[in-house]
This record gives sequence, structure tokens and C-alpha cells, in this order.
Amino acid sequence: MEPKLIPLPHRQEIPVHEMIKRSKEFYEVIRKRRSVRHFSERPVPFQVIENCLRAAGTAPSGANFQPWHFVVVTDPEVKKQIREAAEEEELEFYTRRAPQAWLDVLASLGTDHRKPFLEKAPVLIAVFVEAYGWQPGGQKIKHYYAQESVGLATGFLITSLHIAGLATLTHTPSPMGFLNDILGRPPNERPFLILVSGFPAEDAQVPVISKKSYAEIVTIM
Ligand code: IYR
Repeated sequence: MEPKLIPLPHRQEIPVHEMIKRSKEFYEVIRKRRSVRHFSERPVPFQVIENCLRAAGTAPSGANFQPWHFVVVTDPEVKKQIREAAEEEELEFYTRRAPQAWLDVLASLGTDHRKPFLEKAPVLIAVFVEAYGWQPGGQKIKHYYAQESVGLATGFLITSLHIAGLATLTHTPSPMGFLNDILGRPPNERPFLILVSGFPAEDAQVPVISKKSYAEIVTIM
């Protein structure tokens, strides 16, 4: 099949000094993002969530399959079910499943099996990976690079929520198959993570951590 090509729409021509300014400004905004575990119960304007999800849906993906699905949970009863199921798995993780070496590296974050933020935060966005889909004729089709694609879309989502002024936590109870049952998602969708979202609590605290230096993460050749 011949590809249908069009001239690049929305071409940007930005003066170099402006490119440098914008990239610096973006860095200054994104470097202030922190994973937050203490949320306010203050409701979030739904339009913000919707805009951020629209932004996430523009991410690049393998063969443009867009193998993601986002379930927005605000219902306190559903959040309670998710918390209970997650805490059950997490208790197993912290007391039996996790090797000591894993528990050792988590110690600096101060995490444990209790996940009150799953009820307290006003919005949980459950992100699913569609491992496969169906062609218009009904034939099953594998989604290539599905994990990577959903990782990229989730990055867009976290970034846009941060820019909109909301805090997030990427939460990955393991295993999290319970999300398919609670949220009624089909078997071709695998839970990727829960993006806990909302305003940070007035007294929110975060662990003291540092990011690797530029020199550590970059090689110029
Ligand atoms: N899923 C557990 C454990 C955990 C694992 C990693 I890797 C983290 O960066 C943080 C926590 C939990 O949510 O507590």
C-alpha cells in the first residue's frame, strides 16, 4: 500500500535564542516535579485531566497503534476497592515476595504496604497497555513496542499534569491484575501503572533524593 503523505503541518520556525530560552524554561519547570504521596482531597477540575489525557494520546507509538487506555477513577467506592486490593498485594510484597536487596533500596523512600493516597487523592488514572488489538476485519493483531509506547504516553501525561499544577505518583502494585476485574477491562489490556493525581496536601513531605548529574547521564561524541 502506498503511504499517503502531506507536507509537515504546524511547522515551527523559532529563532535560536528563543529555542534556548524555551528549552531552559521547560527544564526549570520539569525539574521541580516530585513524586508525591501526600494528597489533598481538594477536587481537581475535570477539564485539566481531560486536556492532559488528550496530550498523552498524542505520544508516538509503535506502528501508530496507540496501544494505551486510560481509566479515570474518581468514585470513592471504586478508589476504596483499588486501595484494598493494592494493599493486599503490597503486604505480600513487603513481607514475603520482595528480596531483601529490593527492600533495602526502598528504605530511603519510606514506602510500605499502606497506600492511603489511593483513597485520598481525588483522581486515579489507571493506565493499561493493549498488548494486542483487532484489525477492521476482526483479525487479531500484535501491538509492537506496546510497553515502550505506553511508557512514552505516560511520560506525556505526567509532564502535562505537572505543568497544569498537579502532583502525581506513579504507583505500581505488583501484581495488579485486580485492576482488570475492578475496572472491567478486557484481557488484551494489561495494567501498566496507576497515576495517582491531585493537589499535594498542605503538609506534603517528600524524601530527600538527588538526580544524577548531567555528566553522568550524557555522553557527547
Ligand atoms: N510497589 C511497591 C514497591 C515500590 C517499588 C518501587 I521500584 C518503587 O520505586 C517504590 C515502591 C510500592 O508501591 O510500595
